[in-house]
Amino acid sequence: MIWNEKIECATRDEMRSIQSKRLNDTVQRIYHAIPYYRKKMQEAGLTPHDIKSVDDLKKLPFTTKADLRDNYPFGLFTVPMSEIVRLHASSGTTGKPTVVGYTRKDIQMWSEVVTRSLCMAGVHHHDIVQIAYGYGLFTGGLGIHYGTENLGASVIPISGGNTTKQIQLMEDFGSSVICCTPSYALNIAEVMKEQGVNIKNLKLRVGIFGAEPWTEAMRKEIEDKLGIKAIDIYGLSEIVGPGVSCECEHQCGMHINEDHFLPEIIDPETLEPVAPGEMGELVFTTITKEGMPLIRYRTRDLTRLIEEKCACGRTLVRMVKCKGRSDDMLIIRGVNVFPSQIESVLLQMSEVEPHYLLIIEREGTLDTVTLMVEVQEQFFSDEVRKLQELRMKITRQLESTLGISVNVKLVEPKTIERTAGKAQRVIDKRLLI
Ligand code: DLL
Repeated sequence: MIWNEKIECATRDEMRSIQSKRLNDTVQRIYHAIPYYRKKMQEAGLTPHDIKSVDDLKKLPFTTKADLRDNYPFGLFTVPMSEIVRLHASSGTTGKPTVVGYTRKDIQMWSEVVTRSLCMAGVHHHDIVQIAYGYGLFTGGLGIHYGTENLGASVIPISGGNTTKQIQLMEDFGSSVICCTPSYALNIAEVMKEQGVNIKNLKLRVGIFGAEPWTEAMRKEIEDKLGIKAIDIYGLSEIVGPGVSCECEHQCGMHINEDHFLPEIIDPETLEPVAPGEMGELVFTTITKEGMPLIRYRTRDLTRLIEEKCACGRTLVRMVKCKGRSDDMLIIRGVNVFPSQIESVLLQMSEVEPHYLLIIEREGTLDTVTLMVEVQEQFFSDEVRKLQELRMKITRQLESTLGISVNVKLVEPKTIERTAGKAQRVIDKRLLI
């Protein structure tokens, strides 16, 4: 089912004209409402009249997380606090959190894009949707919640954690949809196995997973272990939260709700737009938000866009699975390494579990990488020689994929800490020195 066919299947010309009008309105509004933006535009020699269509977007200055921090907490709001009905914040690992304010209309828009996303994922109003994203300042729980209610499906607002209870409710309430981070989905699958739960007795059929990067190999693992279709959903608090884009049942890129969020891909070094279809950093301009519109916000997420119409009938531009973040990219002895590359290698090996931790240290001037990876129960109790062979196999495979040597440590199942939210897979001790 397509929730808003007129928009989701609009022609490129229709979409461009909607976007251009909304972009112009947004620029007018922020120029007059926020001295910070006005100053930035004046410095670039721009007035709102210079921004007539989406083609003019590239003239505008970028916004970064640092701009949000400089204006902490409410400096980029374009409306008085009396019109803000909700605040969310992303837990910055360093410094102050990033705060976002929503007006009533923003919450309606957010619900609409999440409802569209659920329909893309194949969810119907007769589904029972277990929301195991965290509720609170994190946008995952409440964002999906409002969109699910708007669709008319039944919500189980369980939030993250308490895995035994999650499984009990799936069995007793007959949840047909689970929403959580992909790493938590694996965690649930693991506990189910331990408890001897037969997935055939569950009604689960769809999982809507996001909030962290995950690979195709991880998708396969989750789909097999839970017996469901695993759909990728993307978003970030600064732009709205989950629902910025989502995959449809064809699982071939996430449809961006581009009548609200205008995407661009830039080269993170030169800051120039890349050629159509090329990989780069995703940048968004919100064109309908009232509370805190953002102009050319640099997400740091790496992806590329697909413009062709999808087999589902939607014409909304698609973004491929995120490769990671430009700031996730590790430079180890001069070589660029993404944690997703390591994940792909590990998931090809049936002997190991998809739970790993990468520790990077500096000894003198040399970077060293240690990978802790869990071995499956039946292999761990095996002979030392076999474990040694397995360790060598992983080491060789990683070396040929990454081009650097990695010190592989095989650990017992459950050694690596499980989380109910975003998984932490890298500890870079070089940053701590
Ligand atoms: O993670 C919003 C969200 C909640 C999205 C639930 C999907 C589901 P933040 O906490 O602000 O917001 O983190 C945003 O998480 O810039 C990406 O780096 C990463 N991210 C989010 N979704 C995906 C995804 C929420 N599907 C940051 N694939 C983003 C890869 C993702 N990375």
